[in-house]
Amino acid sequence: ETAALGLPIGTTLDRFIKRQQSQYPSAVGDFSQLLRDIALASKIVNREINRAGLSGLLGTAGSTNIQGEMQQKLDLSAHIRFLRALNNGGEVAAIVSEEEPEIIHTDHPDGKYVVALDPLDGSSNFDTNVSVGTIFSVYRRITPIGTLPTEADFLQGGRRQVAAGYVLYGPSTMLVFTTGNGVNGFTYDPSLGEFMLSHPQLQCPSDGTVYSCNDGYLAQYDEAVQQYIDQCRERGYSARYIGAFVADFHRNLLKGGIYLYPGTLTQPAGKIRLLYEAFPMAWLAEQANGRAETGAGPVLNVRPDALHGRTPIFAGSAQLVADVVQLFTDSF
Ligand code: AHM
Ligand code: MG
Repeated sequence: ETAALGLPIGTTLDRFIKRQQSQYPSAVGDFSQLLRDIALASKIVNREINRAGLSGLLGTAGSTNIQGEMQQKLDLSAHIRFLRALNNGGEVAAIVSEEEPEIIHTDHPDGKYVVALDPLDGSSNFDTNVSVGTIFSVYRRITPIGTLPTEADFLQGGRRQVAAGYVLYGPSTMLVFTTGNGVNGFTYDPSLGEFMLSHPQLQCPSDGTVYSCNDGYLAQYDEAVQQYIDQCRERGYSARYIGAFVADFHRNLLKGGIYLYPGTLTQPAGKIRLLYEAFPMAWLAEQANGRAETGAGPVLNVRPDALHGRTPIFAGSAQLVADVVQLFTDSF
């Protein structure tokens, strides 16, 4: 099947969501509304990012201090935009965001869903006009509807996600997501203000020749990872590291490749957060025929024990991830 849900390229996100909902006769539309809310927030964030350079030019004048504040402003503004959109929709009872340590309760304890969110990932890229992203992950809550959600709703584990995806604010803005039936990509058409289906049923090439990691930390990586990087070099792979997980992941998803954020001496669990970075990306990878591993098993099998917990991650083309896993296995 080339077209997703039998819908052709150019189908609006809204029509796609409606078709998706019609597959579940008992669905009341909450989930559909939730996806629309995420799309709306990302359009608003997209607009702010598109203009950010103007305010940056006005405000910074080359001072690193103010650049720091500028980044915080955009991080925070994306955070607020998503909170507002999800709160207005009414289907989400609580949110966990990279930008706030505690669970954020919405005005809707009767909402069926909770959302974990990295509102603006790769924010160190802002001030140089390089791609950034939003990552989201949705769970159906396990606490009784009407009560306040608890950590248990967020710590169900990656295999319990009901939707996950990212928005890539790049040369084009794209929304890529899964609800467990493959991965579909939508490109934003700014003249219409709509996301249109552009990449139906995305499949990650099983092999590739691109590796993406922060080479500067090489000496801090596990022996197995160091061996793997050596292998990549011997094989003449290309190194590509944007420093924005969404952008690096997206390229590897389309072209084949592997993203690595291993543990380091200073951060043994690496940097990537489980709930709103690793889990959603791992599910997308698996849904697109790729893989995502920690070095000790699939990312999606990790039992989360904290809202902002971290995990090492190796994600992308199945064969490339298998090669790293093999080196880990050999080293045990
Ligand atoms: P952030 O959520 O604070 O932006 O951090 C996550 C980002 C990823 O997008 C990116 O892959 C990674 O951090 C880059 O980290 P490093 O600079 O250590 O290579
Ligand atoms: Mg992040």
